[in-house]
Amino acid sequence: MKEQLEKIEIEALEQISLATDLKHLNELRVTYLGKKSTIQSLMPMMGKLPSEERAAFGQLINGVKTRIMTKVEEKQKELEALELQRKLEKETIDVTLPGKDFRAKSFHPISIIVDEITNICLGMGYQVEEGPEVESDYYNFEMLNLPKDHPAREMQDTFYINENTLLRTHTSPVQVRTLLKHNGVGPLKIICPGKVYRRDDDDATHSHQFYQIEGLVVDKNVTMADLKGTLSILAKKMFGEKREIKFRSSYFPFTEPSVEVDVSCYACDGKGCSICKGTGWIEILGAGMVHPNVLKMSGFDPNVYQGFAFGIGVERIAILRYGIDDIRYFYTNDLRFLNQFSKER
Ligand code: 2NL
Repeated sequence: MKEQLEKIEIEALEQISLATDLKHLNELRVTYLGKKSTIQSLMPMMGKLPSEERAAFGQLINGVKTRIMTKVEEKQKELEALELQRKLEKETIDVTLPGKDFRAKSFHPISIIVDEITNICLGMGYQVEEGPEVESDYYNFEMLNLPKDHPAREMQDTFYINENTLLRTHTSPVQVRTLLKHNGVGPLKIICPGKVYRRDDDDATHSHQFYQIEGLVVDKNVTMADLKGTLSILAKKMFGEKREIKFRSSYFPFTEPSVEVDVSCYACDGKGCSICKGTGWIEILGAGMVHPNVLKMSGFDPNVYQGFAFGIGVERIAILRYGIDDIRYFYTNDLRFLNQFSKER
């Protein structure tokens, strides 16, 4: 029996040392120490031994069990460490590898122009205001001196959502909202960039949605000279220091007087070329002195306050700047077009 136990111990220790994973090790533990193991089956034999041999046998069998158990525990720790090591290796992330480059490689040309104009105006002390694209007839038209049935409403064919709700046809309602917040107290110097909508048949030069940036200054002693000085700076920063501007008289319901503004041609320095159609001048925006009715309706006393306003069509500027010949390129998301506008501005 002693030899049998020694044989079992040697075999068990060897098998355990060869175990390759925790599942295998557990099977070996059950085989050698479990209820149905040979060692366990030898236990009842103890009672049959003479009492002087019983103690020695007990010590022997317990020694064997303890040594096997210790070996199992040692091996278990070793295999657990090994398994953790394997797992760590398998799940290692090489943080030095370059990641996926998800940054925009180019900006949309409209965004580039909006940012550029915004930054120029921020430099002149303007604040940026934004507002809803779904507007009330009241803010979009009535408050801008365009009462219902006014013929000038025809200048802006409109998408109506219901009788009193529409897609804004310009960003002017944002300016009205801002004027109202000031409770008749100036000064106020803002630009409103954003998307606007007009019912139109889309072609190379027309789109039913486009971007606009409107500017508004309201203060005491504001004159048309301030408007011209401001737009002159804007034109020079956008099209070059040599550029000049000129005003042509025009009509907008919300300004009086109203002007259309031309910049001297950047392609020919005003001599006349195909870009300026031989005139030396290119139209870039519309502007004027804020109509007294608009000031009054928004809570400002036109005898105390004056204002000037201008409206820039962003697509038009982008088309001039980049020599684009069809407005639809801006909205069709063709990467061959979009990737040409580099991040470096
Ligand atoms: C254009 C002309 C213009 C304005 C927009 C404006 C706004 C207020 C009061 C008075 Cl709150 N005027 N905006 C004034 C003149 C022209 O836009 O051709 N835009 C593309």
